[in-house]
Amino acid sequence: MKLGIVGLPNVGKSTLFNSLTQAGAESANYPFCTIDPNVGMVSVPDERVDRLTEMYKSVKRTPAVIEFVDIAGLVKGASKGEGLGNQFLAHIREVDAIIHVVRCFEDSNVVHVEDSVDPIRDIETIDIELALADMEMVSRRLGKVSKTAKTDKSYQREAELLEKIEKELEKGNKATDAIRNMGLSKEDLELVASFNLLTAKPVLYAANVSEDGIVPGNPFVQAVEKHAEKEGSQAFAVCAKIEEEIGELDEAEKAAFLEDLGIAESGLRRLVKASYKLLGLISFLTAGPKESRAWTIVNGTKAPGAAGKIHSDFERGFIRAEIVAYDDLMRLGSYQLAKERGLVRSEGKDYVMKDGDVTLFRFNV
Ligand SMILES: Nc1nc2c(ncn2[C@@H]2O[C@H](COP(=O)(O)OP(=O)(O)O)[C@@H](O)[C@H]2O)c(=O)[nH]1
Ligand SMILES: [Mg+2]
Repeated sequence: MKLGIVGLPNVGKSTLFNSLTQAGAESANYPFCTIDPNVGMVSVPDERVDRLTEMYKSVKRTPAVIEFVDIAGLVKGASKGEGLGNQFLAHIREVDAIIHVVRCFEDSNVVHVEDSVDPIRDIETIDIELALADMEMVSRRLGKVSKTAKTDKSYQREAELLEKIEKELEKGNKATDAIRNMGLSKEDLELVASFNLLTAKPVLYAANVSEDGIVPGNPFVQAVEKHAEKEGSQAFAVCAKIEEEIGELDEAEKAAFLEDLGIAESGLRRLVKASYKLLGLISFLTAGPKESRAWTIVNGTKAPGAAGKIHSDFERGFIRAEIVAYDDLMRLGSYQLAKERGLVRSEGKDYVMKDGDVTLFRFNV
């Protein structure tokens, strides 16, 4: 899973990225300081992996990982190449979902490209650039495909889909709206996914508030939440600056600091949870003396597909999966006991994986 952090310059993208990855991306009060995308891997906090590691005395403990990319400042006109815009837009095409950071903090020391804090205006500025980039891509592709479709009928459907999406974009809608309302088949959806439309990507808004802004009823945050709800995405409030400080602490200090601030969970945990929900992801688990590990899959994945996450041989030679629910395993305290109670199930190739399935794959190649 790859998440791209986007937003106007000086909204706190790099600060948030640093806090997430502690990778030390350059963060400075300057619009174009992050020209190359900064990439960081973040492990998904999951106490189930810790408990399994203890139970199995595993040598290795491997959490699931998310990749974050800090995609530098998009500006008005980016789709026309402004501020190295096209480079940035190309990086956004490669991500699974977008974290759109919106400036909700006032700070006269940090320049705002539009001189005032107005999250909805800023969101619209970015959305317009993404939509313009999509329009350009769609019209270019449509030009090619409709020519080919005249002699090769197999391209007809693609041309139809592109035309419909183009119409929606011209009306000022996002590609997501078009796709949602078109009643597409599975094949159509796969075709549309191959277009890599920017405005079809799931979005999570991060309302970056000031140090004293994490309070119920912050009007900037409320505006962002309302906007997200309207378009069926999600929003959450974060203070990137505080998160950056938290990121530098060790585990014990972290807990004390969060308690001091009256925050139950760090921004990273909340962000990861929200991203999982947004993308429809779940984790299944594997455990043993060598390694206990969490694996990320899309909700709805069947057992062979999950096996393929571990190794393509597991998928190809899939025989069955032996599965016990994490909660059952913990309640009984051992795999052996779970087995005796009949809680270890043998599942076949049509089994749909559930979150927290502790799984052993049987395969033959
Ligand atoms: N007061 C305050 N300043 C922040 C916050 N988040 C970021 N900044 C500052 O804003 C400036 C720009 O941040 P940066 O993360 O580089 O923005 P980017 O251009 O979106 O990557 C830096 O000086 C940060 O320290 C915040 O929550 N509160
Ligand atoms: Mg930056």
